[in-house]
Amino acid sequence: MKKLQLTSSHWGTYRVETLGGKITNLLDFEEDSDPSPIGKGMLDTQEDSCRISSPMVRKSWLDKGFKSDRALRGKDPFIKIDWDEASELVSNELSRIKNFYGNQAIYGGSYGWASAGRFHHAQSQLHRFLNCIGGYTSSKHTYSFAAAEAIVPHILGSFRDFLDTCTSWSSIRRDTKLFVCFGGIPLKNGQISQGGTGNHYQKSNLNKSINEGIEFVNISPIRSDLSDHSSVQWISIRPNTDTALMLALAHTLYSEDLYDKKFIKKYTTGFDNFLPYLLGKNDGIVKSAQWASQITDIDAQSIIFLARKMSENRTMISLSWSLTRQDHGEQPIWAGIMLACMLGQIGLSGGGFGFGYSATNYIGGDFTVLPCQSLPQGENSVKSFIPVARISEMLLKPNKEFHFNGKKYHYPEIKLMYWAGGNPFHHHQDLNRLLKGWERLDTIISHEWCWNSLAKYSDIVLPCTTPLEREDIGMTPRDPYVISMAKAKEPFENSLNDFEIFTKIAEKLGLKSKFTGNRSELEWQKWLYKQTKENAGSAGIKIPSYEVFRSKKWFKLPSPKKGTIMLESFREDPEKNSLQTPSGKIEIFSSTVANFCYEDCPGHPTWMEPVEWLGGEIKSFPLHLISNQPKTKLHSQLDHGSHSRAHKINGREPVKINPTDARKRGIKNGEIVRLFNTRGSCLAGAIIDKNIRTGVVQISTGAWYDRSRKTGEETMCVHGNPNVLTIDKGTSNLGQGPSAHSCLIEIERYQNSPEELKAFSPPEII
Ligand SMILES: Nc1nc2c(c(=O)[nH]1)N[C@H]1C(S)=C(S)[C@@H](COP(=O)(O)OP(=O)(O)OC[C@H]3O[C@@H](n4cnc5c(=O)[nH]c(N)nc54)[C@H](O)[C@@H]3O)O[C@H]1N2
Ligand SMILES: Nc1nc2c(c(=O)[nH]1)N[C@H]1C(S)=C(S)[C@@H](COP(=O)(O)OP(=O)(O)OC[C@H]3O[C@@H](n4cnc5c(=O)[nH]c(N)nc54)[C@H](O)[C@@H]3O)O[C@H]1N2
Ligand SMILES: [Mo]
Repeated sequence: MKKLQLTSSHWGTYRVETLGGKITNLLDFEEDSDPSPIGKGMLDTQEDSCRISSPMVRKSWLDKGFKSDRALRGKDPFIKIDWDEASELVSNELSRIKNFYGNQAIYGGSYGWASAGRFHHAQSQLHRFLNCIGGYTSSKHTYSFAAAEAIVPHILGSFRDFLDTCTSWSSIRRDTKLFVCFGGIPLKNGQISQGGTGNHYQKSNLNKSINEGIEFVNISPIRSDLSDHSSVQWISIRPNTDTALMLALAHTLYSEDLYDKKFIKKYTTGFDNFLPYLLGKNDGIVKSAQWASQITDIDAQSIIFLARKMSENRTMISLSWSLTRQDHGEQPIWAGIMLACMLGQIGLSGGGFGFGYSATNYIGGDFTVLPCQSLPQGENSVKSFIPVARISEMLLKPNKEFHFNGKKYHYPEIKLMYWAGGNPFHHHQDLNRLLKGWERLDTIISHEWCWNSLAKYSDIVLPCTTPLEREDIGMTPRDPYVISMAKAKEPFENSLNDFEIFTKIAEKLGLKSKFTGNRSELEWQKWLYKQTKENAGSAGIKIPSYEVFRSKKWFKLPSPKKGTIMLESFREDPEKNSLQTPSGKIEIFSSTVANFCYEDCPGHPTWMEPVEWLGGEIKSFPLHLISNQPKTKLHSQLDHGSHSRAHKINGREPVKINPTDARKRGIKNGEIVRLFNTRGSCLAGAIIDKNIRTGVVQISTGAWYDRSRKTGEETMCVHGNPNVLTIDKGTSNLGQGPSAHSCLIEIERYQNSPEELKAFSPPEII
């Protein structure tokens, strides 16, 4: 008998068709008006050759333990062992590290997106487990927008509060006249919503907004970052120069007396400290349209016209998250908020600014926020942490002092890394540098379900299940749908859920009941739901009983009566609803930040040259590389699925290049090319695209890292992972976020015959 069950993922909800315990199809969820094809990749990867069948240990580690030959990581064969031996090895190694070095020598940050599902959230499980054994060195902030997480609290009092309360599409469609999008609104990204979604609405909201006559301006080096509708204006900006453009827009508003003085006075502080900089009183540089034109490569008249138009219309400013993932990524966010302050429309329907209409489905959604309970993680007794993207720095420079958000800290010395639910070979910059740091580690343990680069570069690999192999609850505060996730099939071979794996290891350590809390998986899920129901009740939200939820399989929370307008209550009464900043107002100048005395993050929005950009001195690498989010997958997840693979060129990740740049280099469409700079190189398949700015090339993130096996070519990835090229530099001493989008490279036709791809082949297994 065919069965149709439900599952939830970061790319949406699906009906899973099974027959005799096997998954036969994945169908769109009937509530989803715009389902994502990314899900199709789940079908063909459940039982393919990339699945990890049993616990595995790298040969040299099994022979010599922590004294293994570390240079053999990624080359050594693996040896299959059973769960008893595996949990014994892991528990002994954790005890050894704990006793010799203390718990801070265990890095458990394990940044990453893992899978949807409230209980089987891999990091929550890992963190709970590591807290049970005495704690771990943790990480702060995200790769998505670390610079904003650090700076925005100084400007608005909080970042997360405003991220989750961006003005809703209903308000935009009613009142916005002009939508100025820094970083565009690329529909590829709206396929994703962290924690799952029942209905994708970004595309319909964007298209309706355009069709109903809202004027859109796409400020991006890539035209396809916004709809190709004829009414959309493309301002092709030189990458990493948005701050200069914003300053020039502000300068035009000021010099033409088009800014809202009342708003500035009533709702902001520090404009007077910022003004001398804008007018060039101290540095002799007026931040005029002419000045910015040189930096941004946008003609001055267009900047002036745009400023006028913004002041004449109800204007929404969208600040993409990508703006933060570049050198000085704090600045475009601060400058964007400052610009919105000068327009004086913050808190009005359809006006002001928002974070990341470009980024995920949920931004701009009208939904009731469900106060979802997460798995209690206990207390971490270790205080040491790193800003998440400083991982290689930590490994390579133990005990070194670093700055972060006004304080000084020291990097701990790490001996063991434990990964569950994140992939550093996907997310980190300058992978060749990461590999050097990797060699400093005694031991690397990971839970993975597929032989991706993280698994291949680990010492002990513990095979986990996929969401289709376990029951769970798909719920997040950012989506109105709550989904009962079914166990559609039995776990692949010897895979176990992360919870079961940690239970086994905890048992070896005599900590089983501490870790499990004496609850089974299903008892935990019931508890999470009941807690959520209780929290919801206190917030005046009614949800069905656990039993009714499980039998009905899903429900949708009613939409709130009123759409969201960011900072509406602050605008209504800035005294009663003051912000959590020192002044209670929006800080255009922050004396807190100024007092940190960071040269790379002064007290007000400031243009500073990025470390690598097209306006700089470096001439050997003349192309700016944008490595943005992939259309056909989520990060590295499902790169091995048919949907992602169908878009590769001779198996390599596509790189888009402008016809002029291609011609100069004799590159033809569909050819294999080599991208390189001093940090490394990768192969890719060329796509010639006039919608990319001259001097800019684009390659999506996500190709599974596949190091060349040729002597002398070790810094090359033969598949197309751009992170062999990107720079490993903190955005500033304040944010220390990743600067992936600041990267110069060169491209050439690849004359040799490209090496065989091993990205999707498992390692040798004994
Ligand atoms: N060059 C460049 N680099 C970037 C970016 C960029 O713009 N440019 N963007 C950055 C951003 S914004 C982000 S968020 C990061 C994303 O980086 P990550 O979140 O680390 O990337 P994912 O591929 O989603 O990694 C999730 C991992 O969890 C595993 N996994 C899934 N489900 C489970 C589970 O149930 N249990 C366990 N144990 N594991 C599971 C998957 O197999 C996968 O390996 O990348 C960053 N890196
Ligand atoms: N399909 C899919 N969607 C995703 C993800 C995924 O992996 N796949 N990942 C999700 C995650 S984790 C995140 S954090 C969000 C990220 O959301 P974003 O950060 O908004 O996404 P990106 O695609 O990296 O960047 C958006 C656009 O910014 C442009 N851009 C790059 N540099 C500059 C610049 O200097 N100036 C200007 N003006 N524009 C620039 C690029 O052309 C790019 O297409 O996306 C989410 N959505
Ligand atoms: Mo992200």
